[in-house]
Amino acid sequence: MDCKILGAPVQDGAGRMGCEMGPSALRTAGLAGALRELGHRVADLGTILPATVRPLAHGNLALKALPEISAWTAGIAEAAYDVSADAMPIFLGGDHSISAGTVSGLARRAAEAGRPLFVLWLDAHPDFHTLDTTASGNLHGVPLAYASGQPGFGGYFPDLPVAVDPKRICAMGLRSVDPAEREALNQAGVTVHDMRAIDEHGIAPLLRAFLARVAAQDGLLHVSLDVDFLDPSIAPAVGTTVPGGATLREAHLVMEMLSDSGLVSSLDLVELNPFLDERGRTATLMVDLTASLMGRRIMDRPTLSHSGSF
Ligand code: 4U7
Ligand code: MN
Ligand code: MN
Ligand code: MN
Repeated sequence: MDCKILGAPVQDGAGRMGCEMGPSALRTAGLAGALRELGHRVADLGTILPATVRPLAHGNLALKALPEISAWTAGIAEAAYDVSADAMPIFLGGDHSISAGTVSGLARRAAEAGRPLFVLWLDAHPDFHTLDTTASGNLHGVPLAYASGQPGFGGYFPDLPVAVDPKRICAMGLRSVDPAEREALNQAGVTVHDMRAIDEHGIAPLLRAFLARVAAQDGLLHVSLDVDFLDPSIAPAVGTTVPGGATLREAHLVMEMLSDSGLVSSLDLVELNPFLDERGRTATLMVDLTASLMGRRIMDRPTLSHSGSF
């Protein structure tokens, strides 16, 4: 595979500082080397730049850093569109607001290629607020709403060339959903597998069903991995810890199934706040998960996953 790494050191979308250091920590944890070891060609294209910041005033006075995040979204969308022409991009956040840009740029690319874009959103939160419904005003809580064409972004965020169909979005690992988000997710028809569903059914059958849909429609698949998808006991380096997250084994299983599917065309690694990490363990875990997604295996033969015989 041809992988292209791009840093998006955005932190203004989170409630606190530190995510700006995310790309450095992921590089320091050995991301490029781990991918090369698996036989991939890797180019690190460096750091994405925001577009020019212009003043913006909005009626929701809670909104923080709207001009800055709008400018980042424009710059990141352009980079995502460009880089996805001929490689698998891996975007290093940065807080999750970067996905307003990555997903919208990738949707434009997919539409041009005549392929449906699917999104797997691995997160404790759905990030499905609009500029009008967010109470915290932290714009890392809005990217999925923006990229799927929810109302109220016009004139504030860049015009959306192509929206991702909400029915092609699957959010897994949710355990903190605000009332306005719950309503909007249901209205829009996003597939949601919250932690309760994962506990009840196991994560594998839920993911398998989604991947079967992607494959049946010859789709492209973008994976957006928020550090807080993981349980804080294994991934402390995140500002928005929510207990009861995915275990190490669940997370690796997801990555291995994604790898087996051969469907993943792009990846976000977001919300890593190295200032909150313990000797790099969260950064290292994110790199290990990426390696599983890109083909690393415990055994050198595939594990029997759904046949009845051993
Ligand atoms: B993240 C929250 F209220 N919904 O809007 C908000 F719970 O990218 C959290 O998933 C948003 O980490 C979390 O501030 C954004 C809150
Ligand atoms: Mn261009
Ligand atoms: Mn998120
Ligand atoms: Mn989150």
